[in-house]
Amino acid sequence: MKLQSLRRTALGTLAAASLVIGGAVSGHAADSPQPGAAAEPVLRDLAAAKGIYYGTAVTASKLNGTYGAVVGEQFDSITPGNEMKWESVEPTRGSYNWSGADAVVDYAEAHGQKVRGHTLVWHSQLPGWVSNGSWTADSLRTVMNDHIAAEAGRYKGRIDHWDVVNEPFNEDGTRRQSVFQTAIGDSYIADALRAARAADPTAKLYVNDYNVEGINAKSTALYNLVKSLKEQGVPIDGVGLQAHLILGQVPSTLQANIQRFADLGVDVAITELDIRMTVPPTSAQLTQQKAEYKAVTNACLAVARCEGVTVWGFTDSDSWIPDVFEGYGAATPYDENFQPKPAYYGIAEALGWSDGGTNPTGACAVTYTVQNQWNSGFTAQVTVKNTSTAAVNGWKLAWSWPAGQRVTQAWNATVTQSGTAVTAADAGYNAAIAPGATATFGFNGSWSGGNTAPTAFALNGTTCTA
Ligand code: G2I
Repeated sequence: MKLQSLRRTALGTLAAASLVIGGAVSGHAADSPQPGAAAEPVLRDLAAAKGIYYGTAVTASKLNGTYGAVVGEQFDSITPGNEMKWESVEPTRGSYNWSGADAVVDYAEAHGQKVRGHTLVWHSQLPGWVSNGSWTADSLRTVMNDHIAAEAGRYKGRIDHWDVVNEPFNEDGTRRQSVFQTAIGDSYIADALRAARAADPTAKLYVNDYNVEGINAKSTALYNLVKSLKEQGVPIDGVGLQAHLILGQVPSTLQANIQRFADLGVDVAITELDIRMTVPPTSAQLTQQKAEYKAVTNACLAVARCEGVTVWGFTDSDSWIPDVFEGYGAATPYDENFQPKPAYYGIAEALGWSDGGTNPTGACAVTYTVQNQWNSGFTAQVTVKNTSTAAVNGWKLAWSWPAGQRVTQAWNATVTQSGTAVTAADAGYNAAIAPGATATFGFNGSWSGGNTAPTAFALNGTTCTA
């Protein structure tokens, strides 16, 4: 059974990072919903009510400003993206640097969040002294066990889940020939798990891998490993399915696969979810991504032993995808300006949130007209049409500026801007937009260098045709 959590979170606010224009303060809607509008979802609270956690990978140095505010407000588990990896914490033998890892654990404790420790034993991001050393089974086992004792021991009692061993398999289900595999042999996984249990008896110990989300040769090898570890009494508590997915390729066997691990008597977590697509994304792709984030979240919710979901970076500005897959990106639930994308609402909907019937079919069209422009300023008018068959009751229209423009004064909407991200909220009297009807607002802005129109708009989180 999933436990219902009664914990309330201390809500942070994004207002401090927003420039407020036009009089009324438009706080983050979780704190102060607009009249007539459904409250903005808070993923961590929705997840807790469903008995799971919702987490994100983070970069320690970015945990401030808007980035830090969103992490604290929306997520109840965090995973350091790089700061707990071997090369980060023990670059030379026996000499440790805990600064990034400490920062993440401290941040989590200050925000009532779980921590996924990532990762103790992995072939990648290993310091040269480990990967290039010449080892016997005994000498490398000693080094590995010492590393685990030092790192898991330092954070004893403060880590909820450890990815003890990361990515031990090849695609065909054979063992990856890492330095640990070649020097120590198959038993290195059991050794690592035992060392982690000794160092931190309360952390749940996981083996984590990618391309193991559906039922396939690799996930079956992982299944057989877990089965055999359980039979030998090796401490293993869970299996992490990373879930670095491609749009249109969510495995149809995801839920069945989670279930078969649960049936072995271990927990399961989605540990590194992202869903990449070709960029720039079309609105159809973003809508499909929403459905796929929702489906992955639903698959976890459907299996009692699935503990939670972690996205691998919550914003497209902090994602590994563009660096590694040329021409791909837009893989996370927030855009580069920290604006929630349709995917974010897909997660929220899976977690039981509803926008209260506002714009349920998500159809809208936006006309953006620059009516007047002078050397440093301009006046624009925006018309939002509800092209769905249901009434919109309360609206927020989001866009980002392509050329650094700033809104200076608005009418018929409350407009806030943070960096290049702009949100226009209804002014109360124009909150309702009947099917087929429009709402119009305007503003003055400043520009320099260029004043090209925004290319994409989202109404209540759903992309409109522009
Ligand atoms: O590769 C995606 C993930 C696959 N599963 C295990 C995860 O640990 C892994 O995370 C990524 C990080 O998100 C990246 O940030 O692991 C990459 C390395 O395998 C990380 O990239 C590295 C860059 O390659 C380095 O150039 C950079 O110095 O991040 C480092 C720190 O920013």
